Amino acid sequence: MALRELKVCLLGDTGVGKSSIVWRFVEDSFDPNINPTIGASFMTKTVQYQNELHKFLIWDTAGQERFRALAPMYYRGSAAAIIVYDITKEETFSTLKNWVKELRQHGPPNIVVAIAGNKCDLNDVREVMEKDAKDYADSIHAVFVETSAKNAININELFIEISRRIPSTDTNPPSSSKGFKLRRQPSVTKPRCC
Ligand SMILES: Nc1nc2c(ncn2[C@@H]2O[C@H](COP(=O)(O)OP(=O)(O)OP(=O)(O)O)[C@@H](O)[C@H]2O)c(=O)[nH]1
Ligand SMILES: [Mg+2]
Repeated sequence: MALRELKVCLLGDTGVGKSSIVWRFVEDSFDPNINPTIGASFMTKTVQYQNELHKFLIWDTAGQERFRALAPMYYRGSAAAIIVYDITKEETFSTLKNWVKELRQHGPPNIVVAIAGNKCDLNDVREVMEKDAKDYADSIHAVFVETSAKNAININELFIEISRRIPSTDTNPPSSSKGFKLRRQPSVTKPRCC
């Protein structure tokens, strides 16, 4: 079975839950007392997708402002970027839009963009409506899911959607597949709703 290495970076404001999403995906655990990331951290996880193995090389960046300038090192060469916001904090959604602009200007062409509205377990104190975020994601052809790292909602689905968006090697021989195409495809498994 073919093994593909897919570099993925996570971007977004401090405290939105980027590291918690990665922990849930890689270790299937959640730490309510997790520390803010310093610089960036790196983890990998290999999953089967159709007839391929996808080894995700995950760069989890630090959202604190003082680390902002490091981000290009991590999104450069990435097949996909997961931009995370916190559904209970409107301002984190504005930060997300700035990341989308930055990726458009300086990111790799055809990078797959995935938007994760995290902390959907806190629906009672929601500030960002799911429909607004979904409409925005559709307008930029991005993957969209609401997630909860805490309750393990839509975390695997997020990465499956990324695998789905990255063209398979069968249909795109290496000679013709420089970079990654951003395509919209119908979903097979529907991400769960919070
Ligand atoms: N209720 C709830 N809390 C969450 C969830 N995900 C993360 N948190 C909490 O949110 C806080 C911040 O989580 P982190 O994963 O450290 O956030 P981060 O985006 O990595 O932050 P930086 O590393 O500073 O950029 C922690 O207290 C987490 O326990 C979630 O899905 N639901
Ligand atoms: Mg972190």
